[in-house]
Amino acid sequence: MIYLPTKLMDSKSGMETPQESGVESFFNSAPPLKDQSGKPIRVVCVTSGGTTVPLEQRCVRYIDNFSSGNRGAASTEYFVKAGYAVIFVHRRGSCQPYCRYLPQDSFLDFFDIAENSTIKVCEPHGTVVKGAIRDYRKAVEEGFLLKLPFTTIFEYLQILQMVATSMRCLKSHGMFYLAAAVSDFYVPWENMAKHKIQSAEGPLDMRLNQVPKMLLVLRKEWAPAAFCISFKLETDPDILLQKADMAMRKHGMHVVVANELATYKREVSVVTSGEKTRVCSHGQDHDLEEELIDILVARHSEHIKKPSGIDVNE
Ligand code: PAZ
Repeated sequence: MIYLPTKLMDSKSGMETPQESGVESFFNSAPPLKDQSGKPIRVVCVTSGGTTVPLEQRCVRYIDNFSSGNRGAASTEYFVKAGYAVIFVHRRGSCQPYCRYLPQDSFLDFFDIAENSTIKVCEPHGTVVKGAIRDYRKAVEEGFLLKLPFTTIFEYLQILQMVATSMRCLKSHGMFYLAAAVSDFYVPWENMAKHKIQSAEGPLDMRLNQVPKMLLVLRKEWAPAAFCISFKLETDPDILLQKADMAMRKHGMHVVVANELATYKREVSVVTSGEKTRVCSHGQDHDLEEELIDILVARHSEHIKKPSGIDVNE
């Protein structure tokens, strides 16, 4: 048996605390993880799609949130292009990176039967599909894309916590890009009907609890040195920027991307303390995410250069 000097032990449990044993200082002073070329690895957790709120434990009915997952999928492609490894936390069945060009409701229109009876992709889609297959395979095989699916608010927040605490060791090289549409209200599991709610019992009277605000916990506890971007969607343009500003201060976000329901595909505002930048799409075939990710990558580089990324109380 090894006896530790008493000064290195927690007085109640007799166990060493991380500060006393040097564990904390070891990790704080360790050099950042590097890729094969010797460059520090940057990792971004992109969340995408809407969370559901189940109304029954054996769920038949649920409340859903508006989001196709297109923004998260497009942004993931541009982050990979910029050299980031992406953890893509997405709603099951939502839009996926490198598949955005594929038609969802007329999938078979993309294909034809060739003379030798094999299946071919119809032109002009062939070039796009070939490019997408190549980029997707490269991203996955070289370790730049990890996909983690969720459906419910319970799954989403547990996965986010797991990913965030795992990314803590990346310090300021980690980034969170929280584009998912996350439920504000939920039914606690223990209050939920176990089986399908019966309509014969009359009108449904149900109380929803507020989902605890997790963004500040992410910033303060789960990954305090990471660079954090959240999104704010509103339907009333008069309150959008004010709400984005408030979200930034209240949750300690470095950036809030504000968008309005009527125009969110064409225009967003990048809100930081003291600055607002509009980013617009230049036409139907142009992704505004291209410029948005450029701006965020530049901001992240500035964040990394700061002596300490931990500025939650600034
Ligand atoms: O997924 P999508 O491309 O259809 O929509 C993107 C979005 C509007 C959900 C996203 O830009 C966003 O604002 N997410 C946060 C929503 C919220 O305020 O909860």
